[in-house]
Amino acid sequence: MAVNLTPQYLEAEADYKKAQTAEERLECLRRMWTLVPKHKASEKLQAELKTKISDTKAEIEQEKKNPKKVGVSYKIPRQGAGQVLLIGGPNSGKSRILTRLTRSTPEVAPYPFTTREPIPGMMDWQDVRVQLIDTPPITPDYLEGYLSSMIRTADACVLVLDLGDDDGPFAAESVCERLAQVKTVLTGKPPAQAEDPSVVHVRTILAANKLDAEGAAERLEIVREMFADRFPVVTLDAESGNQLEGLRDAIYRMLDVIRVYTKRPGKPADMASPFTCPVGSNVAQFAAVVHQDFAEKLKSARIWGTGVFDGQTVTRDHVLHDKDVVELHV
Ligand SMILES: Nc1nc2c(ncn2[C@@H]2O[C@H](COP(=O)(O)OP(=O)(O)O)[C@@H](O)[C@H]2O)c(=O)[nH]1
Ligand SMILES: [Mg+2]
Repeated sequence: MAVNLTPQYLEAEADYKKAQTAEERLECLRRMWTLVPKHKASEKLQAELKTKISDTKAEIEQEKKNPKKVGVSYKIPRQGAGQVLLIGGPNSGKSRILTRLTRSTPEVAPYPFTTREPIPGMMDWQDVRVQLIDTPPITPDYLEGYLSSMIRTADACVLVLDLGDDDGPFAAESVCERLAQVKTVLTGKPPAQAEDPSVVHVRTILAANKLDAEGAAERLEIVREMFADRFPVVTLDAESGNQLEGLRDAIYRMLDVIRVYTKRPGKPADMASPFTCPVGSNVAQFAAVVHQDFAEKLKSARIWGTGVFDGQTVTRDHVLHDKDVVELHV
């Protein structure tokens, strides 16, 4: 006896064949089950559907237990005085800036989406080093999932803008808007306390790049109008390296850290590699940067530097200054 299947059933069956996920397949199978004629002639078909439904349910359970890894994730450990991300629209010169400020060699090319993964490098600033990370571009419809998490945990960002393109200012605005959608706000001055705790404010400077390009001066006017009240704006031409030092300086200063040198009793200070800690740190907080043990066992400290006489003994809550030399006593 033939099974007379309705057009609705056949439609559900066609959907089932096109379904891409187990959930979609299960939904189609359930529709097919309700639409299949329930009589003797369709018994075999009914049994098949039952089996398929229970198999698909099992498949979904299995997927829940072992989720497939989707997308990539990158976690670059913070190094040096701070971690700063170079972000921006395609072709703005992020990779070129990394090659100019560090020894890192990401690919630089005159077409978009050359950079597909984050690439770190270390930037020298006087006697300290800052970690810079080149990143893939951000556009209204392209934002790598891992990139927004990296931005949220970075110490700061440089938003790179292309002065060689009429769209440059708007591409940079799109980056701000796209990140705001994922509750990540780029700002020149993060608030002391965010109103909405799920929103992360990331300290950012705007680097208006390709100052050498034709029409750059006019576009810079637009850039200042659009962004000057939100970000400090620095200009440069990364290709030739013109005004590069201004950007280097702005990146370090944005981190808001001081350098502190350590000294062992009776020995000269180690002036080769300073520690860095946030502006306003006291002796106890600095000790924790050097080693957690020091923070706990610290009894006193002697200081050479600002606002103290040489070798003055100070307490744990004495606030340090840039270039102070500290001898920790435990
Ligand atoms: N004229 C000019 N071209 C630049 C400048 N900086 C980068 N470029 C060029 O712009 C293109 C894109 O640079 P790239 O660093 O790959 O951009 P990214 O996509 O942001 O990483 C390359 O052809 C670079 O040589 C600049 O300051 N002036
Ligand atoms: Mg690039």
